[in-house]
Amino acid sequence: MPVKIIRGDITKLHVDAVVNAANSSLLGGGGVDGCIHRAAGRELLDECRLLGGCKTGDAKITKGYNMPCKYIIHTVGPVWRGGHNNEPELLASCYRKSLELAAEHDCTSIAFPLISSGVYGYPKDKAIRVAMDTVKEYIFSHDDIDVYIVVYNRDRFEIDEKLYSDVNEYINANLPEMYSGSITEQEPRMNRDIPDDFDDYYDVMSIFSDREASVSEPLSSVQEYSTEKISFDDSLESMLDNMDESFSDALLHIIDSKGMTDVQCYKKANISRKHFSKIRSDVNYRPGKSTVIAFAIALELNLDETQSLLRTAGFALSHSNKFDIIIEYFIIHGTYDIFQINETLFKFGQATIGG
Ligand code: AR6
Repeated sequence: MPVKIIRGDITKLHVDAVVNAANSSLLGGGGVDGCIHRAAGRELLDECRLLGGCKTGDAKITKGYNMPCKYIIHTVGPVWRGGHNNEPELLASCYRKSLELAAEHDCTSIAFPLISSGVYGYPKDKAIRVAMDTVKEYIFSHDDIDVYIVVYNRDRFEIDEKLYSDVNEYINANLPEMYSGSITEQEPRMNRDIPDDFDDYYDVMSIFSDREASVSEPLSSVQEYSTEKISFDDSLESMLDNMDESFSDALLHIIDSKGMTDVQCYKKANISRKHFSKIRSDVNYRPGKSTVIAFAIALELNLDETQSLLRTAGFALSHSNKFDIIIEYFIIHGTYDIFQINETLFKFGQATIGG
């Protein structure tokens, strides 16, 4: 069920289904369509010829042939004509129909390129918005599929300009010079600028067939962080600090105290059901830092509560890296939309959370 934004070549992914941004003939073309046909081989074209084309907003499925995926789902995005010709609805329909087709074929993972955002001219920031919103809505009621939004190497990943400049300013104000380098816009990399969460990183890397990016050692897994503690006697924070609980006990406790169900919580955290079951069934489960943060976001914890939950797993938020500062920015602004947080992390070349 989690959604991950990743960077790379979609033809290399080990997922059940790869989505192709095709044209209505389904007989191949440029862009990602050309890459997919080249990677899959001649037999793909033979099967495509039997499909009778495809309408804009619709999707059809074929085998994956020489690609590492089982299926290729061909969808036809709208050509951008200014935005008042049903483009958002048609684009959303491409994502929905592709997800439905994948579900009919029992796919448990699917990768999308940014449909329509190349040759068809859909502005990238708007195309990403439609992609994220549609996928988010779908997976809320279908938690048995992992979705990857693949941003190609040459693409620029756009987020809301004001959010970008606010976060950038916040990083500049909080990241000590010694850690900063220059904080100009970075090309998002394949989660290489990973903070502490090696396991989650490896999960994403493992869907790439040729491991193009090197798997580097994780940074230190525990960051010491001392902060002047503000104590509220009845607060969740002091409850957590006084309980000496394991992460999974603490998590289940907070879920109850917030009156949430497990399902509401793991969905909001962008965490898969499988991952959550592991946490639930193992009192000594050792989560990655990004997992803990995903739950802190889902539970809408404030900064002190987040630090307390992180401590149960041996982590902390500090000002020594951009990842932590970006998380802090969202928490102190009370913005708990994990998808927006992930888009921002990705934009700044950081690992995303959840999974
Ligand atoms: N992996 C991931 N993304 C890719 C790849 C790749 N290998 N190659 C390109 N992209 P486009 P459209 C990105 O033009 O706009 C074709 O000729 C690309 O950077 O492939 O829907 C068809 O036959 C961009 O962000 O598709 C149609 O005629 C995104 O994929 C027409 O283009 C989509 O760009 C469809 O145009």
